Amino acid sequence: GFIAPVILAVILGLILWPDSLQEKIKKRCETYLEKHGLPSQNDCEKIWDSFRQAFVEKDPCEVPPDAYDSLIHTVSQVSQEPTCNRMMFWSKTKEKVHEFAKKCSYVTLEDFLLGFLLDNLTWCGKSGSQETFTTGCPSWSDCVNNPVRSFWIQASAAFAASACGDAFVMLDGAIDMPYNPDSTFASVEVKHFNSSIMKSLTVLLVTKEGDTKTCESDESLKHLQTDLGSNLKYQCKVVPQSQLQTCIVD
Ligand code: N1C
Repeated sequence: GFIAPVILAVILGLILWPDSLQEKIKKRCETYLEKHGLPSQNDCEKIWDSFRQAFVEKDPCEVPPDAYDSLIHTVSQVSQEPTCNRMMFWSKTKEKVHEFAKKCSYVTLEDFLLGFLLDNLTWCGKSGSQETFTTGCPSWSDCVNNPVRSFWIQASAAFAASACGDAFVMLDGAIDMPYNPDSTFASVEVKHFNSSIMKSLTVLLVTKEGDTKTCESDESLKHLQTDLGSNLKYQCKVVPQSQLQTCIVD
């Protein structure tokens, strides 16, 4: 009675396994388009195909960021426009930022189709094989041109380039370098801000209760101001963690 169905489920799981990444991404795609009232039909199939061609049949350490250009182009034709004045970037605050953004109507990359499709996923291919893998893939620092890292670099660059009006970034005030030159935020996004459509960047520096850290006392933020240059206005606000429950920062 009990063992047989379990064995059957495991076997069935193994048979369906090779398709699980495709199923997951197409499911996410359909869910997203439906929720945003966007007509879909073949769009999710098209999106899967351009995603796939970025890394399938390639050595998983030889997928450069521009391999995703075709995916980004395809997604931009299907998806919605950027939301000026509500765009929010982040670094080392992933858990906090999404809750806050949702509650206070900011939009992060994960609120756009491109980020939504691949958030929290791992994927890679293998040279000489048509398969897609979700395990045994190189991790972020194993090699520079790995499929996941290259994706986030290219997606973040496109997201930052589209930022318009007043933009925001949530940084972690409890760590040594809230603005870390090695982060995607510093190394990719800040470099792609376009001052002809973007006006200002406001840092929300999240601090622990009772911490005396200020925007001015943080050395790393001086580098952010320098990197922003003179065409973008810089602002910074300390936000004690408990205040993330409200939307009073604006
Ligand atoms: O390296 P980070 O943060 O500074 O990157 C965050 C920055 C955000 O502003 C996003 O717009 O870059 C964008 N971004 C994502 O949206 C994203 N979703 C999931 C970058 N990375 C993203 N991930 C994964 O988080 C990615 O796989 C990588 O490993 C982390 C980077 O997080 P971080 O170092 O806190």
